[in-house]
Amino acid sequence: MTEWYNETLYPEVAQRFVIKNIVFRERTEHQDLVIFENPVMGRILALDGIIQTTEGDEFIYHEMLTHVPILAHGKAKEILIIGGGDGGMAREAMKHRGVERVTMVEIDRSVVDMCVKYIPSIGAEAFKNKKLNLVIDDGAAFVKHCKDKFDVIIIDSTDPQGPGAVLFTREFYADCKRCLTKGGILVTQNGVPFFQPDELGNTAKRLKSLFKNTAFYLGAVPTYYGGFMAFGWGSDSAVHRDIPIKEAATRFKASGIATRYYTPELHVGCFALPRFIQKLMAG
Ligand code: AG3
Repeated sequence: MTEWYNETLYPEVAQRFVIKNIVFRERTEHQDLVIFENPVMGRILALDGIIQTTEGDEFIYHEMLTHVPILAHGKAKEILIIGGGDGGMAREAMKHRGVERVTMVEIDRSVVDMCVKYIPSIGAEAFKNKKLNLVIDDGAAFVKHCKDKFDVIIIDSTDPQGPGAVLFTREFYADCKRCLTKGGILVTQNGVPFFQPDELGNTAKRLKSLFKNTAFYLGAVPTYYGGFMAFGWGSDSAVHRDIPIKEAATRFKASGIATRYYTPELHVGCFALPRFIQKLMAG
C-alpha cells in the first residue's frame, strides 16, 4: 500500500508526497522533525507538518535569498542567517569570495545534526567551511543582544507559527536593522502570498515603518506550492535595489558562481509584482 505524507500547512488545501521511506523522525526540544524520501523530490525535511526543504528544489529558495541581496550589495563581507539549519543558505552565501564570515543562528541543534547526517547533499560541506560561525540560539534573542554588524541579514525561517512566529514581528525586524551596517540589506522568507496574504501585508507594514527602501521579490519553489513565494527586502539604501541587468551580470560573472535558478535578468525581473501582490504590499 502506498504511504503518503500529508502536509498540514493550510486547513483547506493540501499537498501530499509518496513516502518511499521514513529516514528519521524525532520530536526535538522545539518541534516535530521528519526526514523522508520521495521518488521525485529526493529527501525531504518537514518540521511540525510543514515541508521545509527538499533535495530536488532547495536550490531555488537558497539561491534567491543569497545571491540577490549579496550581489545587490556588492561588497558584503559579513552575513547573518537566522534559521537555516539544513545548511543550504550558508552553502550558497559562502560561495561569494568577498564574504568573509557567515554567522548562522539556528534554534534547533537537531535540525543541523540530522540534516548533516541524513541530507548531506544540501549542507554537510557548509558546516565544515571555516567561514561559518554556527550559533545554536534563539534568533530573536541573538539579534536583540548582538553587538556585531552585518552587511546582509537573511531570515531563513519557518512559517509564522510555532518557534518561527517571533521572526515576523516588528520588534525582531527592528533588532535586525540595528545589526545592519550602513546600507545593509535585510531579506526575509515571506510565504506564498496567494495562500498567506496576511503574512505579506503584515511584513510590508512592519518593514515600511523601519526602512527607507522596502520591496518584495518572488521565486517559484514547487514544494512551497501555491504559486510564487515572496521574499521581503528592507534597506536604508535605495541603490542596492535598483541595479541594472548589466551591472548584475558583471557582478555575477565576477563571482564565478554557477547557479541553476538565479540569472542577472531574473535578479531585476523578480521584483516585478503581480497586481494582487502589489495590493497586499500597499495594505
Ligand atoms: N524555510 C521556509 C519554509 C517555508 C514553507 N512555507 C510555505 N510553503 N508557505 C525553509 C528552510 C530551508 N532552508
